[in-house]
Amino acid sequence: MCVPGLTSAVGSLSQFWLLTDPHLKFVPLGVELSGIDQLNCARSCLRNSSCYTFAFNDALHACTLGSWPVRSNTTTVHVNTFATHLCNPVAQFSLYQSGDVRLCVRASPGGDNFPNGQAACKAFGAIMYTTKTPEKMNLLKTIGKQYNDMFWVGLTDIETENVFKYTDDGSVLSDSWRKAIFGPGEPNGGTGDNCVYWDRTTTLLMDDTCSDGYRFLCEMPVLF
Ligand SMILES: [Ca+2]
Ligand SMILES: [Ca+2]
Repeated sequence: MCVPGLTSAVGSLSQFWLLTDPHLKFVPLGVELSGIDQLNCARSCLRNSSCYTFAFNDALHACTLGSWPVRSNTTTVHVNTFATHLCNPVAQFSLYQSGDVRLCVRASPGGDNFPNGQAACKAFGAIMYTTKTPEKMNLLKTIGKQYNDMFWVGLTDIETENVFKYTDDGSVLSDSWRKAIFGPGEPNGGTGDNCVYWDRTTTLLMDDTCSDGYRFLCEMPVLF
């Protein structure tokens, strides 16, 4: 949901949106400013290179600057907490869109094995890129062509040979969708190849040895 910070806002405030996702937790930077209004609180955040959110207390006119919010399982009610940017610029996530699908994606700068890629995504509070819909496959093609490279995606048959599961929720890849997203003759690696990457030549998926060093994609939802 996209909610403008203040529809009548001018200047700095119009660059912020109200945080409405209760699973986003405000992380204070340790900078508290008092005796200023909401607009100047926003300006202070924009001037501070570590600031991506701010919380403003109307009653006390207290302004708290914050870093990028973190996702948490517990819910929080946000009172006058605003954020700028749809994707985390610090962690180098960028916004991608295909049809109705909008998400934040990070392409790793270098290659690594599949388990390390999974762990790196998790450390960002993200998941390895999943290929569950045609829109996600289209986006993958866009990203793959942009970087002209191959990328691990979050799909593996490491638990049970030839039963491919998405790594984010363990759901099983259907037979029909498997035919659509794997390249010709793939997957063909048997028990030796249990991890899946996007291939730039076929623009489809292939299985390979999990210890190989491909780049990998992490994904996160957009903030708003
Ligand atoms: Ca396999
Ligand atoms: Ca293969």
